[in-house]
Amino acid sequence: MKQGIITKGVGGFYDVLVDNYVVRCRARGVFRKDNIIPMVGDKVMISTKDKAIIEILPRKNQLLRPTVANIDLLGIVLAPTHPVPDFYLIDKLMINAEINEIKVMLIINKIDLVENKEIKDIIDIYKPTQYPIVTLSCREQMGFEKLHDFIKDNVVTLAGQSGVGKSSIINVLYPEKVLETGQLSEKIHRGRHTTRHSRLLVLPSGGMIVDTPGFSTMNMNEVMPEDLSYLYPDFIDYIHQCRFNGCMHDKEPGCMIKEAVAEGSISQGRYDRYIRILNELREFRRNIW
Ligand SMILES: Nc1nc2c(ncn2[C@@H]2O[C@H](COP(=O)(O)OP(=O)(O)OP(=O)(O)O)[C@@H](O)[C@H]2O)c(=O)[nH]1
Ligand SMILES: [Mg+2]
Ligand SMILES: [Zn+2]
Repeated sequence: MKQGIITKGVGGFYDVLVDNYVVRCRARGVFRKDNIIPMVGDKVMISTKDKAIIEILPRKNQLLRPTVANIDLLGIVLAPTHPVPDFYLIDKLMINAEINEIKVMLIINKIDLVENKEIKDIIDIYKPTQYPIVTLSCREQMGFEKLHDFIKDNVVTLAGQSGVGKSSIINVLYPEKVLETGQLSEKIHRGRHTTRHSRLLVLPSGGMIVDTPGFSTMNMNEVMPEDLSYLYPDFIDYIHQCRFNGCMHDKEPGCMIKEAVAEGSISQGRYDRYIRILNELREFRRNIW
């Protein structure tokens, strides 16, 4: 028996990194019974003789979109253009990380494509969250020192729309291990889904980084509508100052969140998307009860 970490799972097999080599393993049926499916990032015990995963060690956390276990930090990658940022998806990724108590950083890639003003506009949306923000260009290889500081000693997962440059970022960090990247389709301005399966890499610095496929939808139905605002770090300071206990920050008078939006302390877009997500959660609850 040896302990390792799952770096990749494809078609019922799992690559498990043990010491310095990778063993391709099957998963024993035992987890299926318990409804536990091995994930990238899982720490596992394997039998090197049978090439089988025997036990999945308890998870610190897990994300389902993208699917990965034991993450220290979720790096949410966006590009100011090509593709046009989907802030709704970005906000949902942030909420998802908050639910699972995973630290967040925002990575703005492809800064070579736009003027500083456009980058600043994006930073302004997320500055009140106090999530660290790193600006990068893979093309110009700019901004990577700061990214390195966040990655070392951590297990970092990159997530974000298809085509924002997740695989490209890892290729700059780790030039020896070249991942496939995709050309953007000019017509639809969306990346091809070039990364099909999550993959964990150990960086020369010692940190680990997971490349994940881009995706465009995600639901968060497990969140109760009244809990949603607590998953917004930029809202937290105001939540308890609202006139009404249990204010949902929607149509209620005396709402300090709305006041903070009016004053510019919270981004209008963040708030509008909060209302959109709130209404989706309400709709979901209405339909299941
Ligand atoms: N101009 C510019 N292009 C970049 C930059 N980073 C990546 N690209 C290009 O953007 C395209 C998509 O990059 P990928 O790394 O494949 O994107 P991805 O996020 O891994 O996409 P999926 O695997 O589909 O989720 C490629 O054509 C890259 O060359 C950058 O900093 N500047
Ligand atoms: Mg990719
Ligand atoms: Zn309120």
